[in-house]
Amino acid sequence: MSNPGLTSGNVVALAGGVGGAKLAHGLAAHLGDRLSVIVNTGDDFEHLGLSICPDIDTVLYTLAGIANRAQGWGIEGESWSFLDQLGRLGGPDWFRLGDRDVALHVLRSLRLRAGEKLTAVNSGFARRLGIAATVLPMCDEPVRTVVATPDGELPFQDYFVRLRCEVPVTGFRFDGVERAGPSREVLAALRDPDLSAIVICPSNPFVSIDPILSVPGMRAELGRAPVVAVSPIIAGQAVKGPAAKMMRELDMPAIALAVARRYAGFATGFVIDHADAAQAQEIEALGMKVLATDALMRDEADRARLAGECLAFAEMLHHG
Ligand code: FO1
Repeated sequence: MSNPGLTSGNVVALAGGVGGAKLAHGLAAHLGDRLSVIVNTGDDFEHLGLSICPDIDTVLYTLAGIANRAQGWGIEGESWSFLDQLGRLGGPDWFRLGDRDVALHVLRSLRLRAGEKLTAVNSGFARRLGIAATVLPMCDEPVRTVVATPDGELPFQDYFVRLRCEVPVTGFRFDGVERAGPSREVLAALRDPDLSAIVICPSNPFVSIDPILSVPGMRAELGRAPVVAVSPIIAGQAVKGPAAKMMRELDMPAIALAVARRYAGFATGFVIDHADAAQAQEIEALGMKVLATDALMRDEADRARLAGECLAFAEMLHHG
């Protein structure tokens, strides 16, 4: 599928979680191997002796067309014999690992233990899964999102999955990020002379996009092409996940404008839903152009449509 909006050039997308993976999928439909996706690794954790990278796996499975359609993460048509038996034996079964999914975690853990870098391990899986786009961890060093709550700190997956985001958040920190740096492959993608757009996908700004932006040196790399950010908030709601709840708990209005304020330093364009068109003027006052469209991705056609609109928007920003 060719997109009239972007006739040439390469694109880098920043993504985490299910919403980010969906737009990355739409971008991949237009761009194929001209797309690189820089993925959040702050959700990663060690579980059952396995190194698990949920956001990378969600992007891999989504771009491979095998992601579970209803929940966005995990594999469609998965079986659960492993987890069933694990529970019977008294193991922790709160983090649902399907049989096919476990194969990837086992292989990744083996290859990391053998000393391979996370980027190399994942590019191997992307190739095996037939993905044309380049899927890049934001860095090769371990970074762990820690959620601050009134009763103390929680590892991210304990907050997100075990406690189902039910505790109020007071802040986040990205353990290890100060010792991290954009990988060679991330720098190459962001310094590509043919780079024509950077897309900040509609992921959670706090726990999916911020970890990527917090990697030392990353933000400074975002100035070489128009940066189009897509609001993860539509009409005061997150399409999926706790972003709106987090905003309220952090005393912010859960509106697209509040997300735009976080991206004002580096985004040149901001994509909102028609429902939020009344906020366009205030967002433009932040120094960004605004595109109001149907920002909801209900199906694969929506993903490609929204992606095409983002690319055309970036093209317009490129030529002023
Ligand atoms: N999310 C859940 O809400 N419940 C789960 O049991 C769960 C298991 C899981 C297994 C593998 C994987 O790659 C992702 C998984 N996720 C699960 C999603 C995960 O929590 C991600 O961190 C979220 O998508 C947020 O980015």
